[in-house]
Amino acid sequence: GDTKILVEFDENKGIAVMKLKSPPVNSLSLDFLTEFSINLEKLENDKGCRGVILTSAVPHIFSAGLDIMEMVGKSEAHYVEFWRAVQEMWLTLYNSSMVTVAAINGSSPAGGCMMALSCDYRIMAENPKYSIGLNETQLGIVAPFWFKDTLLNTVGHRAAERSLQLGLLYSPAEALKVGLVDELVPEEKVQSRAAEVMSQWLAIPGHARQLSKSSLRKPTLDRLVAHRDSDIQNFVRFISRDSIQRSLQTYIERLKQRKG
Ligand code: CO8
Repeated sequence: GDTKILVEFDENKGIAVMKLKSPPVNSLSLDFLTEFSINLEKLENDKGCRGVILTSAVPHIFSAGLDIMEMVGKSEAHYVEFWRAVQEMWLTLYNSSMVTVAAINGSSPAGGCMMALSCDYRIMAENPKYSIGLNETQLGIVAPFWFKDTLLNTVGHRAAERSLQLGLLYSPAEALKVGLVDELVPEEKVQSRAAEVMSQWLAIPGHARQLSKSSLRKPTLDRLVAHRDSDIQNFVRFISRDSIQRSLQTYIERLKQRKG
């Protein structure tokens, strides 16, 4: 199929930019997730690559999260394969020994937010039209434990309680206040600021930084690694329910109707 992720690798600087380019909304389809993990793994295994900036090549949208079409009206075998790909993407990104910076140049609900949360640092465009958050409950679905853990590790327990139960989508200003993102910059400065932050992080001795990152993230990663199959079974059982299928269908219809 078509390439959904553009990788621009600057070998002199040791920095790659991964540009998500799957219009209209960079939704995380099975193909997208597979391509993402393969590309990231390639950079991970390249000794010359020390940092990755994640950003979007689709105007106004970072990523709309998991592709809802992959979760409606499909076979059990498909749900298994899809969920394994979602897990793989998170495991690869959250566990990366490279410096990862999210340059969030658009809206970033649910799985899109999760992708950003899995990076080391988040810079968001200060456009009040954009929103970011784990809004799963608004779709009638529940974020899995490792989404919850990743959020918790970023914003703390109290903010995670409100955020997850209410399925809050935050404006950039609110996201900054709650610690979901680290800084806001004018839209046109997102990429240059990401490059600046990257060079600051890369100035730290790599080995020490990597061990610090790993010791903070390992318990969270290990929990999924230990329960990967049961997490897949949970997802498949949950998503296959008639009531959940109906909620998702209603949600898709509402998305389509919203258009003019
Ligand atoms: N998956 C599939 N298709 C999507 C998605 C999606 N996530 N989001 C949007 N689309 C489609 C729309 O239906 C529309 O299709 P069409 O052109 O056929 O009508 C097209 O993309 C364009 O969308 P919009 O017109 O809405 O574009 P806008 O620029 O107006 O808005 C937004 C962009 C803000 C991204 C908006 O589309 C939106 O809010 N999308 C929904 C995002 C969302 O709620 N995602 C949640 C996915 S669930 C998830 O990621 C985690 C699940 C975890 C756990 C599950 C456990 C059971």
